[in-house]
Amino acid sequence: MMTAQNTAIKLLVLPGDGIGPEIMREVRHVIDWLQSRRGLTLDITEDLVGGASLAEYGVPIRDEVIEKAWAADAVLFGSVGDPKWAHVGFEKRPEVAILKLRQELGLFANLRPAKVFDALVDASTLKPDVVRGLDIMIVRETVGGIYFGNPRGIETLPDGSKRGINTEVYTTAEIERVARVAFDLARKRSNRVCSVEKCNVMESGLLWKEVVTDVHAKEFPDVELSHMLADNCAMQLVRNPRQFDVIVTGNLFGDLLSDLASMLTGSLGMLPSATLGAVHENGKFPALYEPIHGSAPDIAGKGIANPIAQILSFAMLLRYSLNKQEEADMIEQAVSNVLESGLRTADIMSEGMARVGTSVMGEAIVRELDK
Ligand code: GGG
Repeated sequence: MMTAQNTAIKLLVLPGDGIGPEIMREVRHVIDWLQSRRGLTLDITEDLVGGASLAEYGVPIRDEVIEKAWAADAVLFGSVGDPKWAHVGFEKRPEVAILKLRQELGLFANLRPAKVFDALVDASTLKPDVVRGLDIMIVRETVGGIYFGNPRGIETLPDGSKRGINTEVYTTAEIERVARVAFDLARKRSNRVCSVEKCNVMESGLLWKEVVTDVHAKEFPDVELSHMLADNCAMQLVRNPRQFDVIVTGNLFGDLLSDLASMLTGSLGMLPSATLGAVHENGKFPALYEPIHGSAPDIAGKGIANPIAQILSFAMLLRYSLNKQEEADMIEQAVSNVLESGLRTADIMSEGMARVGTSVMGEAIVRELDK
């Protein structure tokens, strides 16, 4: 999974829309610190995606940006989405930028860790005792399923009314590769995988369960495997989340369940992610890192967004793409210490804590790194 680096590491930074640029600014301070204090040499290129690219170039992402992503050692992505473009056809929506990047780079495994910081047990929507120590890894498949299956589209029926169509498609190979990522991860954690689908009503779910069972029996018999229907999983995440270690699931269910899980950690603003592809024969390992939250246009430009998910996404980049475990640990510890000190952005605010904005939170994390 890792690339060895002797020369300057090429990083493509794509802040995107809404709160994307303002939280990315805080990551840039963390990067500056690493460059000056830890001798890390990063060759950073920044470009436009999403609504920002639509405004400048008329497309959500240019081919040139995809090429830059291929040339980079890793991509750090912000968020895309802007209500200004809600009226345009699907192929021109800002969100196409992230979907296209995942597809073009073959980024099929989206790792979404839902970990509760001790200082935030009171910010969770569940009782502190239910979430203390919670550490779940949701592995969401990201280049297949209902997001990409055909047929799709909106068609007009003979009576003039319309029909919207999306199709859930999964092949054996697509399920196998994401299942392997989940089992591999489980071996480094608590050795348990829960595979989630809707095999009681969906053909693709039936195949999903069959293939995961097969991969498990042939390659990972030492890992404990369970199966759960997606609706039950949503309920169990709220009832008893600590029963889970690694959850592996399809594109849509993974999207929904990880948003749900984020609230167990206190806020959508806390969850980072890594989306990984396959290692190529030439050693190339495509990977993109982004917070699971979107562009939050309602709070964009107000300086109140939580930069932690974006900063933790960069820590995942250090861990998975650059094999900089110590630096990744330092960033995660700095976030933990700042939360312990009582600083809170609005989304994780609770009684008796000190409410701060985006830049104060970012500066506090860098100050903590300096200690
Ligand atoms: N940082 C995540 C982001 O920008 N999300 C916007 C979005 O629409 N994502 C689609 C998806 O994650 O499937």
